[in-house]
Amino acid sequence: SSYHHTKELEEYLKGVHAAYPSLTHLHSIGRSVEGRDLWVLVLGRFPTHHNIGIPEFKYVANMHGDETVGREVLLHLIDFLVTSYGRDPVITRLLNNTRVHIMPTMNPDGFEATKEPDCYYTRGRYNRNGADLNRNFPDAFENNSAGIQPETRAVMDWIKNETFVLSANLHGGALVASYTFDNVTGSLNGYSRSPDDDVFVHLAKTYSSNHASMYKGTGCDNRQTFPEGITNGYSWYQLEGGMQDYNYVWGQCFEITLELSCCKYPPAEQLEKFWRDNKVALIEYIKQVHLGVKGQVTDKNGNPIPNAIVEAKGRPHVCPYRTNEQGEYFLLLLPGTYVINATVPGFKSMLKTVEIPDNTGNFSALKQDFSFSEVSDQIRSRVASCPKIPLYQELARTSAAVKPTLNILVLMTIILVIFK
Ligand SMILES: *[C@@H]1O[C@H](CO)[C@@H](O)[C@H](O)[C@H]1NC(C)=O
Ligand SMILES: *[C@@H]1O[C@H](CO)[C@@H](O)[C@H](O)[C@H]1NC(C)=O
Ligand SMILES: *[C@@H]1O[C@H](CO)[C@@H](O)[C@H](O)[C@H]1NC(C)=O
Ligand SMILES: *[C@@H]1O[C@H](CO)[C@@H](O)[C@H](O)[C@H]1NC(C)=O
Ligand SMILES: *[C@@H]1O[C@H](CO)[C@@H](O)[C@H](O)[C@H]1NC(C)=O
Ligand SMILES: CC(=O)N[C@H]1CO[C@H](CO)[C@@H](O)[C@@H]1O
Ligand SMILES: [Zn+2]
Repeated sequence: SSYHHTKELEEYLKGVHAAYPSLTHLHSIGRSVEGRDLWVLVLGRFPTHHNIGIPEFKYVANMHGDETVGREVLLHLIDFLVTSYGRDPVITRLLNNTRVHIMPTMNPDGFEATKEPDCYYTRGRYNRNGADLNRNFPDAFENNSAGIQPETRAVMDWIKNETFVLSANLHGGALVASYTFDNVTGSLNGYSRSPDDDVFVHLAKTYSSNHASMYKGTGCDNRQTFPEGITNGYSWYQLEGGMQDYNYVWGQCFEITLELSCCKYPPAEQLEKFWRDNKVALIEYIKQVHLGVKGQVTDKNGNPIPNAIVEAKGRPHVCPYRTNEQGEYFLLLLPGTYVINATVPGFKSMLKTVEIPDNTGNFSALKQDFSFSEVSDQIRSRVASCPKIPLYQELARTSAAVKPTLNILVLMTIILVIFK
């Protein structure tokens, strides 16, 4: 097989949609600097719109235009999903109960700017304006002064439009599953832990352990080893404005970064093997969107309450997670006992203890609804007042004393900047 350039990619996606019109929905979420469409193919039993209780999942590849494996692997995945639906019972149940969004390229200009397969960094990494899209998002720790690029803006709008729950961002140049945070919360102890660290470790391990070799953690050319093929983003190297932290903090979506190949842009003959190596991992990872608990928050008349805060006790998000327009929430949690706290601002909170089973095999998270009998449909919950600028400023200030150790990190960043 050979690489799909812009024209072939569009033909491929249009062909799939034409062949499977009721299982797929093809749309462009915006355009690149040079005017190329940012295509997304949506797959599922209800591909055109969100349905209550059905979680939204996404894969995004090729945001660094010279990291090409993800782009092609996602086209294989699309083919596998549409041809298995109705034949393979697992894929049928998966697509009946999940809406899967696939964006093969977030940086089509960078891909076209890279003329020849090349294992190492090329200028095609950047978009047409020379911006690194994985440094271009608002950052929870730092004022990101980078001007937001059209590709980034499109993805931010897309995240705002959909109730994404789980996601992965496909890169190349290493072999590892990396998870949030990429920047620091406070003291520089070599690990930037999110309140959902246990879930992120599980998600990263789900990918690495179902991949043909990632779990071995030998990295590339033994440059670095990653136990079990996973790493905390910041432990690997610090970065600002990354997409995974943005998804988690502002998008209510858990995203991890998958580095799929030591060679960024390998020869086309190797693409089939990359697909075989990643196939099981890509499917098993999608199933994780059914971890945890989900439900609806309604008022005394049974009408949905948007913007209600729903969090698991003991793991508050810096920007509290809120219900969508249909009053729905989704919380990814590992099996165990949790207290779920639903709050309609201005009213009292409702707490419910839930026992979460391992239910990913059932293609549904545990269901737990909340009904606020004292709230009538006249009252709409206040809209989220989540700050746009750094949320962790306090913590950043207290870590200022240990800044000198950053020199080593800066040096490492320079050495390693060719990856994520
Ligand atoms: C999937 O949904 C279709 C359409 O509603 C239905 O006919 C089929 O039985 C479902 N299959 C499974 C395995 O759930
Ligand atoms: C970020 O920018 C805002 C204003 O735009 C400023 O008030 C704040 O101090 C800045 N924070 C940091 C950490 O630089
Ligand atoms: C977001 O939704 C609005 C309103 O439905 C639509 O006009 C816009 O194109 C959508 N944008 C993206 C990026 O999905
Ligand atoms: C429940 O969440 C609300 C809103 O975040 C918070 O004010 C309240 O303290 C929480 N209640 C408990 C018991 O944790
Ligand atoms: C999964 O579904 C089956 C059949 O509906 C049910 O018996 C079982 O309890 C469910 N398991 C979990 C862990 O939810
Ligand atoms: C608070 C903090 O340490 N922020 C860091 C986030 O990442 C950027 C880029 O590496 C650093 O410059 C900041 O210091
Ligand atoms: Zn990359």
